[in-house]
Amino acid sequence: MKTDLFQAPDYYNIDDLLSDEHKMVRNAARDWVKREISPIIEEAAQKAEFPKSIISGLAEIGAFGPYIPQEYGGAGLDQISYGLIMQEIERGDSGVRSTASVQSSLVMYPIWKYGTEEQRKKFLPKLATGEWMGSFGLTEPDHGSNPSGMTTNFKDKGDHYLLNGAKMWISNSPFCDVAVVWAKNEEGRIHGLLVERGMEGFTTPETHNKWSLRASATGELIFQDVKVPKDNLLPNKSGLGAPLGCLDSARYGISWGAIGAAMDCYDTALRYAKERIQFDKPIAGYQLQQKKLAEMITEITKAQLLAFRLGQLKNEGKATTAQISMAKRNNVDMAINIAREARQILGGMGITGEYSIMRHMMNLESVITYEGTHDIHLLITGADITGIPAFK
Ligand code: TGC
Ligand code: FAD
Repeated sequence: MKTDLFQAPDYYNIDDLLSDEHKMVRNAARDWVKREISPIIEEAAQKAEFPKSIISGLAEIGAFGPYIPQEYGGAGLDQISYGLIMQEIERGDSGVRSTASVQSSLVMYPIWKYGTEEQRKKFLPKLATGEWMGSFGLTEPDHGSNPSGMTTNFKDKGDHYLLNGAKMWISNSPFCDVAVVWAKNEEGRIHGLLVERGMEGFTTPETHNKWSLRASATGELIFQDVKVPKDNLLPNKSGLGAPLGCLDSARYGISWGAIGAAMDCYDTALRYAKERIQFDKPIAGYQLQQKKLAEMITEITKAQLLAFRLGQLKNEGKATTAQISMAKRNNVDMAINIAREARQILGGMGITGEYSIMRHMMNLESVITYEGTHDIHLLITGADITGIPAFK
């Protein structure tokens, strides 16, 4: 079994900015990833299987609903703790972080924020322990970046709603117990519905042959005349702003998560460069390799500061959608560039499963696309600074 030698880079002593609770939460997640993820993740990714055995461990480190109040089974932590947990999990694998992001920010968050007290009590405690797993259905075959065009719809049938349509590219769909599904009512207004496994006409086929996020299960959500009880509508927010509000929370988590993937690539490349001898000296002694490593640690440090400040703003309830977009876009781009450079430092070894870098690199191709593509986040920043949306 491979030994996980990871040492977290902290070039600007960002640890000094963290509280004791932040460090405790972060260290628990870090230790768990070393113990439970590093030994199994390469095989899971090679086999393209989500390792379900890790669900209870994710719940124990507080990865399911870190900031959801304890009365609903959440960990009641602040936003920086949430970010640190995502960072550590993604240091292990972006696919595992995806599972945690979806469960926390895309399933528990809307039930907590937009649901009734009965819905909170019924779903949140079981989602917090991982007894139930959730998925989030916004994207459709013909509506990805433009979710407002969705065609999934429901009709009021008196004592229930009748749901029809299809969602695709849905993380956790193949094994989810409940799906938060965004669909239009007869007036064309978007609402969230809680669709539970076992409802007749609801199926969740898995999407195969991915070269990215192989340790995360992705699939479709298909609704053919599904009778959804009226109690399963999230009543407290409607319109596109409802799903976009969830995305704010998940994108924030990704801005931290991507730092974890980048840290792992940098740490691996630095260690390798110091050990690998070519032309009679370690390749770390050559300026070309030092340039790569020096630029990596510079970019990681900038991303850490961006995420930390955003976390402070989130804690104060002041973080804007556009600020979150900037951090998601910058930090994922930073991570994918570092993964590519780090892979080169490892030469041929970089393409093997002996090292985590190629897996991170392939995973990040999804991360740079989901939760709003790299281009869409740039357009969100552009619209924010100019006041002129350029989406259409
Ligand atoms: P637009 O006209 O800008 O906005 C429509 C309405 O929504 C309001 N709004 C928000 N409300 C709350 N929070 C936000 N972040 C909001 N952003 C916008 C807005 O004020 C407006 O309200 P109202 O009352 O005026 O109607 O909408 P648009 O149709 O022009 O689209 C804008 C755009 C392109 C930025 C947006 O639709 C977008 O973000 N597209 C990207 C789609 C996306 O991110 N999909 C993600 C799917 S989920 C996923 O990928 C999970 S991966 C999970 C994992 O494995 O980790
Ligand atoms: P498109 O929207 O078709 O975009 C294609 C290209 O066109 C992109 O480069 C985009 O930037 C560009 N483009 C689009 N519009 C514009 C514009 N106005 N101006 C300039 N360029 C533009 N969705 C969910 O709802 N739930 C999930 O759990 C989920 N999990 C996912 C897991 C994985 C592994 C993946 C890959 C995706 C997942 N998604 C999920 C879907 C994801 O959010 C979408 O893939 C993403 O929003 C982009 O949509 P699209 O793939 O349809 O691309």
